[in-house]
Amino acid sequence: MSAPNNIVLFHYSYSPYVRRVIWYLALRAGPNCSKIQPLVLPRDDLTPIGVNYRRVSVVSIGRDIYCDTRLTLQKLEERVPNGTLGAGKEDEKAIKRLLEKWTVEGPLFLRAALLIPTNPPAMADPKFTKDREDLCGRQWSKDALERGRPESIAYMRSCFDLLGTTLLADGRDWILKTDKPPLADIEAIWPFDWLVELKGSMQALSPKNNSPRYMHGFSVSG
Ligand SMILES: N[C@@H](CCC(=O)N[C@@H](CS)C(=O)NCC(=O)O)C(=O)O
Repeated sequence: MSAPNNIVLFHYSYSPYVRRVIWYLALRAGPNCSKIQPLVLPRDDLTPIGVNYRRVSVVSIGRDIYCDTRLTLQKLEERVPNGTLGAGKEDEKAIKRLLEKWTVEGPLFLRAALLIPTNPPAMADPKFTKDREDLCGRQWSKDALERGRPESIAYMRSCFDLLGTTLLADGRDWILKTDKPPLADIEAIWPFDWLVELKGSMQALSPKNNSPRYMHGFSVSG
């Protein structure tokens, strides 16, 4: 199936990064073609088009292929006709860039990723855990994840608080006080939104009785 705008998104729906591109496309590019990929390698749709990059998302626009959501969003800004979602004023551009750096490049995403719940079936699949161990170069077991969870929850909680007590403290709808969500909003909230949707992510098991301890003030259900 091809989309009228020639955009094809290769991804899997659990990916936090992918929501950056999905939201952008929804806000600006209209319907596109989505090719769902397996959670683990090999990804047989990508090899034939010459992509050896191991991460998702990958986006093709016609014959051009973009890996990494930062480049993809930049190219979509340039290539999708009729406007952009980018900030206008210099200080707004700076906020957008800082938010991108904070969420994409820093420890924030790594901490969020360590909060993946350990009960979904994939976590019991040795193919999945081996694949993630190969990718990260460290143990990806239920025990290892649960041991690190309280520290990651505390870290993410401080990040939720940072946004809630600064840029979003006055109850504005969008980060730059715009009428509609610009790119800065996508940069700001994708890992947070992913965690809020991920049932059980912000919940640590008490070492004593294995009962859940809730570690943050947001309405994430366990
Ligand atoms: N910097 C990359 C990071 C992408 C990334 O790490 N994606 C994760 C999924 S959220 C991934 O592909 N993990 C390995 C895999 O699924 O094979 C980007 O912005 O696109």
